[in-house]
Amino acid sequence: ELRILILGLDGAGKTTILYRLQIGEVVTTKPTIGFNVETLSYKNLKLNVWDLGGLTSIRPYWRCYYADTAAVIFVVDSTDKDRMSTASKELHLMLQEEELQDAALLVFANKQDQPGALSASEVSKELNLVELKDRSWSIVASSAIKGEGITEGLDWLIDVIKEEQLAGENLYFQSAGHHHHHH
Ligand code: G3D
Ligand code: MG
Repeated sequence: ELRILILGLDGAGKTTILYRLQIGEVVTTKPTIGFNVETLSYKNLKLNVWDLGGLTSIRPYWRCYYADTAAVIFVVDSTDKDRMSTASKELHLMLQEEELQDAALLVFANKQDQPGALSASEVSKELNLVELKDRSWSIVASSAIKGEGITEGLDWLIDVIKEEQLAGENLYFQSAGHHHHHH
């Protein structure tokens, strides 16, 4: 099972993206610790959605969801200039988590249909994405409302996850003394 976390400040468009995917049933649960978790299961893919920001007291409980996370999708409201620095801080805090060190990162610069939206490269700058070391990441301009950019972003992510899994297998085969070729 592959786990993908979809994170971002409230109002960024996470829930809208989840419904856009239309690949499975969205289930909303409210664990006793007091935050909503939306889950979409599709084949061996499990998407967990959370709102970041605030509620620092429950942060330790998030760890329950980190294990085996192959990727993080971070959704940004590109029109919300006032909260760009908050979004940046939350993203970098999250990526410091030990369990997320190997997770690929896809950022959606969302709400591109809105006038005044920052471009993907402007959002990238605001989020200090160039600071990310040793991590596969990409930023994609999207409009969850119009359904633009979503599949493009996910295609990139799935490709990266597959590549990293293959690289891991190759390491395994090498260390086991096997020869493993693929074209
Ligand atoms: P969240 O789950 O990250 O908190 P939501 O965010 O998916 O609930 O979206 C918050 C609001 O932004 C919703 O509007 C939603 O329709 C809108 N939204 C999401 N994505 C886009 C987008 O790409 N473009 C535009 N213009 N709006 C978007 P409401 O009015 O329901 O609060
Ligand atoms: Mg939501």
